[in-house]
Amino acid sequence: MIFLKFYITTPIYYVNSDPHVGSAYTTIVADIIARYKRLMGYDVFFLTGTDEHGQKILQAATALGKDPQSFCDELAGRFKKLWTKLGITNNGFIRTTDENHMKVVQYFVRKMLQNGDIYKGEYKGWYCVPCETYWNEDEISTERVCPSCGRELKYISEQNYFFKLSKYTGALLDHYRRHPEFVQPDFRRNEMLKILEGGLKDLSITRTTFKWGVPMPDDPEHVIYVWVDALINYISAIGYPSDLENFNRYWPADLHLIGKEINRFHSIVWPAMLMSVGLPLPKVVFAHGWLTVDGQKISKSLGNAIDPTYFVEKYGNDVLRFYLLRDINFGKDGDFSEKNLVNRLNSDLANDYGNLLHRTLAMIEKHYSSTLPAPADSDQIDEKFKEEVQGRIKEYQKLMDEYSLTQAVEKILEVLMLSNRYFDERKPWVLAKQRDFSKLATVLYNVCEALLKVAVMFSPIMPDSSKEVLSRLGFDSQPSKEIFDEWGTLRSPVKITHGKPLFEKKELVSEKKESEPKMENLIDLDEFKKIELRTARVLSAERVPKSDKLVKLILDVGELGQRQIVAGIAKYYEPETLVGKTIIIVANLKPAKLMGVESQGMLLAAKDGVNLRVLTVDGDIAPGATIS
Ligand code: ME8
Repeated sequence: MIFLKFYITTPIYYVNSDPHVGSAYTTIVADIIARYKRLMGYDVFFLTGTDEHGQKILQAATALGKDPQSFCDELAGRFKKLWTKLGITNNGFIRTTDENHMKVVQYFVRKMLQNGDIYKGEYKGWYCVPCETYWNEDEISTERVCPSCGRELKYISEQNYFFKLSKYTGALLDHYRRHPEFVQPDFRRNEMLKILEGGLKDLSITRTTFKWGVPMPDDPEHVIYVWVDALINYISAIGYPSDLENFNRYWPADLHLIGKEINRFHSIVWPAMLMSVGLPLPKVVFAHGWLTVDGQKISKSLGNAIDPTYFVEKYGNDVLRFYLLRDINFGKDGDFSEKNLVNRLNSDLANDYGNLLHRTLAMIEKHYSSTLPAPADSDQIDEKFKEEVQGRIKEYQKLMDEYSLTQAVEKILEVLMLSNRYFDERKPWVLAKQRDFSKLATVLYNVCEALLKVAVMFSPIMPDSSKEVLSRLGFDSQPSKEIFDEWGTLRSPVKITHGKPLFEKKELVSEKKESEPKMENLIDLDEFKKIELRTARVLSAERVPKSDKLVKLILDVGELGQRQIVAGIAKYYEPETLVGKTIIIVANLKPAKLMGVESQGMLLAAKDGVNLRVLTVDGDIAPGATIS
């Protein structure tokens, strides 16, 4: 017997904030593929986990006054809880703060050192903390914002260890040529090829300005770059190097499923790291597109709209999973909207699927005392129907195998369309009236067999409703690929269960209102007027000694003279970049002392949980101008 294994991974998610529909999207799609492969007889290992080191996590923990480890424990717990709620069937869950993982990272990096691929040098350049990514001067514009996420970059200058990534340019290009399937979809492969053809630069792989990471072997002043640490999860989780039997069973990974923004790490950096230590490369990296929600980028301010739990509780897991595959063309960017979800539920699921099941089982209940009859004679129309259904199933399998998931779902819907058409064309209610019970048996049996096949095709995507359909059809074995191969897999006579509608139709209108954010604590204008807001020009700005949070600013506030303000913005700004800016302050706040330094007021800044931006004015205005 041939041993069929399938090792699939999701990115390991940063625990700086709660999971949202974006992270759920990748995990759900990975779960669908994992379930499909199990259905097809593969021994599947499905891995997900959390990425817990680095500056971004440290900042998020510090901002909440928590120690990073307990912060990570709490957040990792929330990810696990969500995956359970979403019915995710992962076989492993890796955390980069696991002791074993950290040891493997050191082992791996030591091997790279021994192979002469790491040297010490100086890094001077730009860094995006939210993306944990270095950017070369020639990759960024004069605005100095991250080309990936658009947020402000930090200039860093550190003594670092470097990985000789440049050395692997040729070998990677060669691998891409020999394995055209390595990076998918094709247009993502081309993006990577372009980078490779431009030549690679060596990569800084350690940091010294903070400690939240895996210490560099023999040089613990350095912590290993969070991306190097994170990528190694894919092998540490399956036993490298301590359990080589398990490792060799599953490695190389068959599929790294990721979002498009981290393709470079997976399709260039990771394979080069593997080449450096002499391990085989993953078979496929698939970089899917990005979701927006109602046309907007996913961010915390969208509230409910990005919380997967909200959708699961309201519509159920199956509907959410179906919608994500059906409406977001897998591989491309797409928009998630509750309105479209409801439309798909009502038309594709409640009408085309649930209703057909209902109509068919109701007739079996009525005319055959709830016992599925054996089919009798088959004519041309019946044979054509069977053939068309079997054809669609073949196409479904091919599309699933090549990760054309949205197109595969379309094939299932086509089987439903064909079945509805067959039902309407054969008019079983007329056959019943004519008391042609032999023909009626054939028709009802055929529709049930098609519905069984639909349920099995849907089983990786909508496991709960598929189980329900199988049970209603009296099919008590596990769904398996054999059901795809031949017609007539339903036993008869067998008891069927009519049951309640498979999917309930929903309306969005009134419920949407409930979820709109309510403003509480309203104040009247007089209360607002008590606060005196003024513009102020920043004359100088410097860090408060011994504080990693505070910056002291000297401000020109026009008629109010000069003011000194202390603000907790050091993590987000190089102080000197603020000089010359016109900002907004609360001028009538009682003075206070912060770390022994007097602050005569407060500046205004916006925070979204990850970033902080000081408020400035739109164009020229005198310092000390009033604000209303
Ligand atoms: O990048 N649409 O973690 P992360 C679709 N820790 N998918 C989205 C999405 C959106 N709007 N937002 C997030 C990291 N995702 C690293 C990975 S792997 C060794 C280290 C999904 O928490 C998508 O899969 O920022 C994306 O690649 C991933 O979440 C990023 O998760």
